Amino acid sequence: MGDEGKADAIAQNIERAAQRRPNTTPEHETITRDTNIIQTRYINPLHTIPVLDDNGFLLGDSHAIMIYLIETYGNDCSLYPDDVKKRARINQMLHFDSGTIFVRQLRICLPLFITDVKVIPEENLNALIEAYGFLETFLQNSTYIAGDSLSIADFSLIATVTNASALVPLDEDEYPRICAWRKLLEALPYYYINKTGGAAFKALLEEELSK
Ligand SMILES: N[C@@H](CCC(=O)N[C@@H](CS)C(=O)NCC(=O)O)C(=O)O
Repeated sequence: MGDEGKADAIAQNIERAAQRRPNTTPEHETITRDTNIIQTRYINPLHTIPVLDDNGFLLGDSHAIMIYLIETYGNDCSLYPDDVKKRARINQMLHFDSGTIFVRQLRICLPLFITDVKVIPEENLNALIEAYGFLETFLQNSTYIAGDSLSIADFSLIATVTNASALVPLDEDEYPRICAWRKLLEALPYYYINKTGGAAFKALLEEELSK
């Protein structure tokens, strides 16, 4: 299977993992964060999606899942190559997603979803804008986020950036590199997966903000 085929298979696997949501993290649990539901705690104590079930091997966290899928089924796939330095760069960006930009967008949207407070604190918006700045700088030296070819770091970050831009739109003049990178990803044949998720997130957000 070529890299594109592998990427497609991985994307489909991630989609399948996300579709498990009704069985693993029902919506009411997500909203109320009901920690008493034993089954969900067993599947993923954090109550978050996605969760991968690979023949009984349960794994949470999208970053860990993508690495697992490639290491199990990818065989030196260019999305996460064996080369140590290339991997290190991809890992750096996966951690940037998890530890910086995703957290900053979560800090804005979680209170909107789980509390009655519908006002977004200025400092939280500024923290996300600062993260956009970091991303723009990272993209100064490469076409994709972790080098000159597509990697799983692009998959992680495009999902976060799509949702974040529903909170703070991306201005093309201010963030030309992020917008050019986003266009590259939008052209991928399996981009519809992110598009669907992004649209669902935006609709949920608008619903919350209209309450
Ligand atoms: N670092 C985790 C974050 C997972 C996460 O926070 N997922 C959100 C949806 S994007 C979720 O399930 N939230 C439910 C909750 O926090 O209760 C990952 O990459 O999988």
